[in-house]
Amino acid sequence: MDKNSFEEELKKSVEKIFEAGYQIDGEALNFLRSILDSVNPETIVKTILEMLNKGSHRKIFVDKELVEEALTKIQNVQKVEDSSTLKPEIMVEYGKGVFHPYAKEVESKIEVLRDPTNRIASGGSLEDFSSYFKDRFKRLVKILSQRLDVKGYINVKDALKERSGAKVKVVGMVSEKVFRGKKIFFTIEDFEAAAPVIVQQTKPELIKKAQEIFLDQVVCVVGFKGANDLIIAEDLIFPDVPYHKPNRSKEPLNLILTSDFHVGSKVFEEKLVNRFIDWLKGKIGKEKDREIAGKVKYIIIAGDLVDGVGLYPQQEDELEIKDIYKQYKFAAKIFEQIPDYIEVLIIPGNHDATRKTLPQPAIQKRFAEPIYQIPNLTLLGNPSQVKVHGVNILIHHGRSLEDVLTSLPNVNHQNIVEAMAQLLKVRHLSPIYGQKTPIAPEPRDWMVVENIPDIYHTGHLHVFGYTNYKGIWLVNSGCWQKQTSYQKKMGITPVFGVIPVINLQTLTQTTIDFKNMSL
Ligand code: D5M
Ligand code: ZN
Ligand code: FE
Repeated sequence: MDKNSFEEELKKSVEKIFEAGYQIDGEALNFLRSILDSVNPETIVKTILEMLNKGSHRKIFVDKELVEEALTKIQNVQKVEDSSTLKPEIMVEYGKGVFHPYAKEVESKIEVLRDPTNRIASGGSLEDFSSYFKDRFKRLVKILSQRLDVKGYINVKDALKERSGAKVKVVGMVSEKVFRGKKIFFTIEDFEAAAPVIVQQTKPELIKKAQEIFLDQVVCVVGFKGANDLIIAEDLIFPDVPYHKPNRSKEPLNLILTSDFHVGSKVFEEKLVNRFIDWLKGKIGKEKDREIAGKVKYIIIAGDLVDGVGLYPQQEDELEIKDIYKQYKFAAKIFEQIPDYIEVLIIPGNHDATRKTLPQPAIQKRFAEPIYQIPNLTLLGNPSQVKVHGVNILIHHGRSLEDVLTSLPNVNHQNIVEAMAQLLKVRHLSPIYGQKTPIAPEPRDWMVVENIPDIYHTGHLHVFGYTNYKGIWLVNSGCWQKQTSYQKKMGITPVFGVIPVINLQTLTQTTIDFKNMSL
């Protein structure tokens, strides 16, 4: 579309909003202008008006937030569109048993943006912890202070000097949080000073936000000074991500996100993994499924390749292969069958043979020699960030999601992508220190989300979920392991044998369930 027809479309859209009795502010208008090449103007206006008419938004003005929300709503519908709507520009011959995968003809394009593997330096002394937290603070304040609504903030020491009743806007790290009755108290500090903050029950929206605050996250408190150094909060501002327009590939290639194979476990689903590989080879599936397989250029594995050894009491009873070397050898036998034109990127999980503290370097070569021998496999650390065919992907095993589950009241295994979104809101992959997720005191905090990804991928929880958060596609990939006795005790029902396939050109997702695939 040229510039004039863009303006024409925009004018028509805005007129519809006016006709319905609403107004639109400048920021929202600019935002609408910026997204008109990626969304049908009629659809977005219709969605905005529906949201306004439903009464869930008591607004007269259409603001940017509302346009963003409408866009997310539309994208969530679009993303799970059936793959048959994709343009069939591929060159796979079907129906005659011939399989000429399009992806084989396209050269891979991988750029590793961030990998902690050879950059690990932590010693573990008290000073190391102090410099780790200082680095975390510096990086998160930098992100937070780029927000317009945080402009003009002061540090905690200066806030403490203000007189009682004065307005304050202060940035710091949260170090304590308690509920007293219906009120929430927390401490905000910045290495120079600390101040208590109160969130009063008279503001339910604010209480909800305060409930979501993680210990050790960085936040901006807007409020006023009370007596005895107390800050009375009126608003809490998280770093968050701005609405993001994702990058796309020029070629119609597919990316598979998966994790948690747990090779070596008695309940490893070897049969389904073999089916997955047969599908990649074009051996099984209906024509439509084979067409998708032929476009697969990348597979990302977000950790727990093997079940490991000695991770919990009585693990040995649940192991088919009790030797870690043999587990990786067996895994290599499986993965070497993946067609060689497909690039496989692997990060470690808590079951893999590398250190358990974050950031984790790649799975160690001395334990996994046969894996390192496979030319199309690349081993990276946890977390890592890569670009494949121009699309930016943040990969993280996701153990900290367990900590998010215990600290947020409304998040559970069924809506785990909400927990992923919450990590993006605080711009940190493992904000809470000292719970389940061990963190090493590296001089640099590798878990700060500085570079905004197009796709954010985690595993670990063995459930399958996906959503769109402000233009970023979030996926928690399932697993290849049936329910373990531990999971049974905990009431966790794993989702195995299911993969999300993402078309890197359209950023739409198709889900393939190997349990139901026709052979
Ligand atoms: O974890 C797979 C799933 O099982 C994930 O939901 C966490 C849960 N799990 C496994 N072991 C434990 C322990 N020891 N405590 C709490 N939750 C657990 P994975 O790391 O892939 O085995
Ligand atoms: Zn796992
Ligand atoms: Fe795990």
